[in-house]
Amino acid sequence: MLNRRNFLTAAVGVAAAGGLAACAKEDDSSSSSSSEGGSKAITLGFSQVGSESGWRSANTDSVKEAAKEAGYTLKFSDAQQKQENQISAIRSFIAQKVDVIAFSPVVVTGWDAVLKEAKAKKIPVVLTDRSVETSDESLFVTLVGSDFTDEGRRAAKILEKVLEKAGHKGPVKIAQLEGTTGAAPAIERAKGFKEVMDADHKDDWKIVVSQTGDFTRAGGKQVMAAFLQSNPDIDVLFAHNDDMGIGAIQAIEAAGKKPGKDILIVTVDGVKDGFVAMSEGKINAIVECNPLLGPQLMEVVKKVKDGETVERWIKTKESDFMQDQAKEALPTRKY
Ligand code: GZL
Repeated sequence: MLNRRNFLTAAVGVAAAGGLAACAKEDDSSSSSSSEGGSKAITLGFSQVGSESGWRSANTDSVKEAAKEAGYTLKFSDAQQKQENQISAIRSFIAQKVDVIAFSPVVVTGWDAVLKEAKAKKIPVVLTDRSVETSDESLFVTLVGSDFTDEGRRAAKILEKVLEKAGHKGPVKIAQLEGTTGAAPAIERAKGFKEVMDADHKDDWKIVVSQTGDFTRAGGKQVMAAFLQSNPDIDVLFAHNDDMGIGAIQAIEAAGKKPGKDILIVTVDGVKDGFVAMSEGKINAIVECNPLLGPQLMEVVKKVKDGETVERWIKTKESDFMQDQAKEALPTRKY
């Protein structure tokens, strides 16, 4: 997994390579219509993970709105959370000679071959939301997205506040609902949370059960029901996204327990339904992961096409929310 240092040290070299690729691409003829200023409109190929969560829907809306605003021709593909569909979409974008390819990789591995095909055709690739594992840093120019490891750390730190507020004393039994197996947010949120646990809570916190709910409500509900069968004395649920947390709430209530009281819940994302659950006292804290990446993405796409150097990792700004902030924040939530 590329970390922030890798990203930044490789910034100039790779971006220049990407830029050169973009310049070279400019020489090819493009079928897209013209935009203001007489230059040809940018044609962007975008492969989206799927529509598995409220976060993803907001992310898709942001990308589509921002592309329209920028006057780009957007070729959009929904992979239904299947890597093979993303690879096919990227191959189709290459065949259509788009100016830039952007995608959110559903999992971190298995991309080198198709990204080498894009490189061979001098089409620059921009990662958005999730990163990939690759030894060849020239295969993509930049990542526009969050630091998921930091989100995991922030989840553990805000859980400290939640436990204190709830007056919890003694050992803490934690259930973890993981995101999609092999996905960067799942790997890195778990890693960040464990970092804080190992450093500050070796003696009192324990993850007693951990399993993927695939970032969906149905997955969260089904797996939480199984957790409660095998571990009826869970104190805390850490869910890698709001949607799995919302699904888990249904299972917790079906088991006759009070979410947010009998089982304290910390989730990640900050979608509207997560804030509603928090305002109802069912989620205790949310670590925000901003899906509104569209404007930043379109800005980077233009720079990459124009051969400008861009940072290797363009991080999104986000905050954290305790339950008592939910009601006030809800009216201004944008997703
Ligand atoms: C995070 C994103 C994750 C969200 C989930 O940037 O990749 O995928 O946390 C979504 O809600 O399904």
